[in-house]
Amino acid sequence: MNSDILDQLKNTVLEFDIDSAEDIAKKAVDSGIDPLAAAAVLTDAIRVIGNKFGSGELFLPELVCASEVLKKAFPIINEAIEAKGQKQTSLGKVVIGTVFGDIHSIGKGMVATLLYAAGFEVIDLGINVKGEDFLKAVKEQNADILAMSALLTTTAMEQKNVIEGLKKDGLRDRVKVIVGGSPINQEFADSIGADGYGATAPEGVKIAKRLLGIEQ
Ligand code: B12
Repeated sequence: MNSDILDQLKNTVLEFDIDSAEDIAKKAVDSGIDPLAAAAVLTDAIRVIGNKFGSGELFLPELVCASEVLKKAFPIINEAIEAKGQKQTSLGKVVIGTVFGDIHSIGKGMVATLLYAAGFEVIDLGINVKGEDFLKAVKEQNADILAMSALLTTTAMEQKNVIEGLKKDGLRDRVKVIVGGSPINQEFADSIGADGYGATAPEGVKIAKRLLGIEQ
């Protein structure tokens, strides 16, 4: 019975079933299943999707739909985890967002999803994020990594402003900064003092792991 519900939950991600995600997550919680087991099947499922995306077997629309399923199911499972006072293990905490003045969300969302699938705790601040809000989140969440996305040449410099803000607030040594987005390249990332740059979301995950010493 319990394994049926866990299979159903896993399949919401694998089959991109956004409409059923909330109901099945609620059903799982109501059935008295360990919410950590429910979180684990969701995480396994998004890992499968993330790997298939990384190998070119799946494409952007599938990744976006799978992450929409997670957005529906996870708050319900997380609430149950918190209510039980349980804690999930994580590779590290990432604060992510698209910089101020920029409303492009798709690439940032992919990076957030794949980081999550890889086992990071991800706090997604969304789009058009003010520098002060990045700084506040890094400080309050004690983030290991700050990941910023910029899609416009006019907003790319905002990544630099945030890094300067980290320095000014004495936070720069506490957090690794990774940047990305179509106008960004390694040279630009180096010039603004970022710790890493990823041309793609899977590369972002590799760099995040490398910066935290999880992988070479
Ligand atoms: C979709 C889109 C929009 C949508 C965004 C919808 C949404 N919810 O995101 C809408 C219509 C809202 C939009 C608006 C605008 N857009 Co627009 N948009 C695009 C478009 C077509 C696709 C962007 C996209 O999602 N790509 C797919 C994702 C997957 O790719 P990606 O974001 O690059 O992310 C990948 C990597 O860069 C990397 N990555 C991204 N972020 C990060 C972060 C980290 C940490 C790491 C490691 C990696 C990483 O990983 C991702 C994939 O693996 C591009 C054109 C293009 N070909 O890129 C123009 C484009 C980005 N837009 C452009 C412009 C000019 C605008 C507008 C100013 C248009 C206008 N005059 O109003 C507004 C900007 C509004 C604003 N203030 O932000 C220009 C930017 C030009 C420039 N160099 O500055 C582009 C390049 C189009 C063009 N050729 O002119 N846009």
